[in-house]
Amino acid sequence: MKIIRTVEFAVAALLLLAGGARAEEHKLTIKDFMFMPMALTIAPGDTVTWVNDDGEPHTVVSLDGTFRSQALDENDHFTHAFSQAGTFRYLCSIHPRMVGTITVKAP
Ligand SMILES: [Cu+2]
Repeated sequence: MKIIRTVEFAVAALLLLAGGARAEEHKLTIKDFMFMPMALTIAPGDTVTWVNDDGEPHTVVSLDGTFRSQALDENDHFTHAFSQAGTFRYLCSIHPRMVGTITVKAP
């Protein structure tokens, strides 16, 4: 009886751990030639979706080559999943003054 309880407890603890590590989806807006928010901190495994709310096309291009979108027209979106911890700087290759940073670190 005691062994069965222990196993049940172990399974419950594993389920809790798995739930705590659930990936989050973050939405980032491109508006008025800016990434909003410009800086975002997320956890490993999370995804970020950039949505272009501007009438102008924009891109999302990381400086280290980790991710690169096509040109996004109005209402287009681009999603990237971040599996590795680190600091990822990116810009719009059409308007290189548009910059942003995604920081990925374990909570
Ligand atoms: Cu742009």
